[in-house]
Amino acid sequence: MNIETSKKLFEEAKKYIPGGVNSPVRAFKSVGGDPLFIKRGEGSKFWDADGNEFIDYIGSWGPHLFGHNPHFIVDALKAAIENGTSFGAPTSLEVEMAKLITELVPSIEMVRMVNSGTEATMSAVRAARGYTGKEKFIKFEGCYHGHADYFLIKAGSGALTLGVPTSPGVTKGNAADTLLADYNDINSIKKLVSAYKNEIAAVIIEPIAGNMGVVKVKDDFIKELRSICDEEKIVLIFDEVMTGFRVAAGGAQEVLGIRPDLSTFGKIIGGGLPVGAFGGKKEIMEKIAPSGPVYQAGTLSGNPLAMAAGYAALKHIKDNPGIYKQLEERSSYLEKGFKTNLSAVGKNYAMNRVGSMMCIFFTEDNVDDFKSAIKSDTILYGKYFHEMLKRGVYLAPAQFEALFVSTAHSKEDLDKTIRAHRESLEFILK
Ligand code: HOZ
Repeated sequence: MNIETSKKLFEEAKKYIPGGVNSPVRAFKSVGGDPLFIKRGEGSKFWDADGNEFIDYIGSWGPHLFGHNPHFIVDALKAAIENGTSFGAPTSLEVEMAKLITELVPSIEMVRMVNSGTEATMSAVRAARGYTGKEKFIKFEGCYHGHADYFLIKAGSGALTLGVPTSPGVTKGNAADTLLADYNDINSIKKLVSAYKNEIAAVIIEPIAGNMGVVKVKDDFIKELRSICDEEKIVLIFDEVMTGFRVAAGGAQEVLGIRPDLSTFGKIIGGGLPVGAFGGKKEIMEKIAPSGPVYQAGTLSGNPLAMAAGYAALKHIKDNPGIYKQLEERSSYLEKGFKTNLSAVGKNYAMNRVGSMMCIFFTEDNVDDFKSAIKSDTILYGKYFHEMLKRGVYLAPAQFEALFVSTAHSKEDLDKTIRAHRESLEFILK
């Protein structure tokens, strides 16, 4: 595969951008080699700067539920841009967007738009603190909630992959109010709740984690977590930045049948533009400025381009409820193909899937928490990644991420991917 243009661009980029990229995971550091610079995307595929074609299973890390450049999002953007890019004043589309979100996700009574998942999670924790008057919060080892200081403690995603789950630059003071629990382990929650009685404002969780690979919460665990939060007056925050509108129109909370107090969103909510949102119970959200004292603001929040793209995406979801069945069929077809390949090569590697999010771990043990996730052989993942890439399949360039299937992935794409998977496994295991 000729990647000369990408190589040149990367060398140039490293002179001006830290590590040559604007977000660490995409630098390929954990899988080795040089990152590909992408030029164009259409449907299930994208093309790099050297013209190589790939079936893309990142979809911009989740937002492209309908593949790259669906016409209804492009048309909405073209229409919106004619009227201006940003006003820093309210527009009617923000009202439409908020209404649509509350319709699709029943736990959301009020919502505030922001510009990224990080902004959404940090604002949700602030709202919980302001509402409860308490300062500490619990996060889970291996969950990633963006890069606000107090989340970068035993975090997943790029922080984990690059070996800095707890980042330099996070002060002791900032870390002091972050309490760490073990995913799917209710005793770790009980211990913290009794040790810090009346001090915990919130528990934030990825109800289907996508940042230590894909790991789903157990039903009993999440039910008990909900009850403990109710008893102790702790705000339960679901970080649905990845799962929102992806695993179901109502997100992971619909799949699990659990109603959080607050939720955070990103990705699909912006139809591929930089957007986030947080929302939930009215009594909590009314504490947000200007209706309440908890300050939160942003010049580009709710900007017309992002709202136009996001609204088009959510409206498409509302009008086409059948897409989740389609996604399920395609994803289970892929999963079945991968599993058949694994048994053909005599390996029982763990595979986790929830709807159109899935992950292969290079360990034969079950993966249901952070400790089991990190048993995966990341060197082998790197080799697998490059073999898939050579065969025209673009996966996450790091083990502790998810593979995303879109409605644009055709049977032909899936079959090609399954063949590539078989050949790649055979190659790396020989
Ligand atoms: N935080 C993303 C993975 N969970 C990676 C974002 C990017 O590199 O674009």
